[in-house]
Amino acid sequence: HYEQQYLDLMRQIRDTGDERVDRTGVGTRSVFGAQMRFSLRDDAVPLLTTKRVYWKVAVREMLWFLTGNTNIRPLVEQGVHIWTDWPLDKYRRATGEEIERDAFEARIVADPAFAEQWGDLGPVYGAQWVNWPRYEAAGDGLYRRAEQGHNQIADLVEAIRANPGSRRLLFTGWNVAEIAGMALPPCHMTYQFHVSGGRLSGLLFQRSADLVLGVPFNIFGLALITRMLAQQCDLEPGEIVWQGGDVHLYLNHAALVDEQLSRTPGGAPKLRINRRPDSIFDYRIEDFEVTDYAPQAHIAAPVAV
Ligand code: DHF
Ligand code: TMP
Repeated sequence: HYEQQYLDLMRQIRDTGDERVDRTGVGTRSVFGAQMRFSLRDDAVPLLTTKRVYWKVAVREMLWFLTGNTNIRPLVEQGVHIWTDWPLDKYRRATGEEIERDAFEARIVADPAFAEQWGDLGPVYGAQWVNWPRYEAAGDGLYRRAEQGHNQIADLVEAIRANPGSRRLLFTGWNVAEIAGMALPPCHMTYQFHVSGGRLSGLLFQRSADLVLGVPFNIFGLALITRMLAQQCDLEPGEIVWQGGDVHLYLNHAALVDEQLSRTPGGAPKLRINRRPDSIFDYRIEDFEVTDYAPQAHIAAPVAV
């Protein structure tokens, strides 16, 4: 089963990973350097079956990236909570107010000015993907930021169509000049694509990987963007390759890891895209459907902020 790679990596880190102090203070076990490969043929999608993964949340997140928006407000409005903890943490530290997460989210939705001030994550994923800052000469050796930045995604679609043999089909969120302003520097940082025999494959380099919480979303996200790009470029989907740098298990997930490793994967979920939008930027949540997905129970895990 395709999921065995994930479970094997999880077991390897649990049993042999080196324990280290991490930024969050929670502590992790980690290995450095790992790879997993999954087929996308015949609509196959590598959703984990040993626990329920909320794939629609991952789709909404991906569509949000593609809008270039970096504020949590449109996510929270859709009931997506996965990015709330970082602005919330910043707000609590700045104000000393012991506001609950629900109350913070309610304010983000109700009050646009509050959302603008406190809901932004800085120039993360979307900002770099579709609006990487571009500078133009303003005379006297000065440069000013151009109105419209580089749209790496639009350029990628064009490049795949025009030059499928290229080895430069990639986009990245790792904008060195802007990292200081980001709530978190990009984890899933560089995506590369490859065309062979009429099939599009995708590869992700993820510098830091929370195997329990982030990676199930990141693998699905890689499959999703590869499928969308393939559709837009009239190619069939090939496979995806996930590459991790620091791949870790948080120490406070230990019991949940044991629970997940006691389960057996099963089934072959399929991802269907029910419409061909005019561009990579015109997909909607209703366009995506997952069938044959009968996972075991969700495993709730605390996120290290
Ligand atoms: N920090 C850490 N420590 N780990 C992460 O995985 C992580 N991921 C981020 C931002 N910072 C992070 C963005 N992606 C969840 C999933 C992905 C994600 C953030 C959070 C998460 O909490 N997933 C839960 C609940 C999902 C839900 O309620 O919708 C899950 O069980 O999948
Ligand atoms: P770091 O910036 O100190 O590496 O912390 C980021 C944490 O978030 C780390 O545990 C990896 C995790 N993460 C993912 O695994 N996937 C994601 O998509 C994101 C945003 C974060």
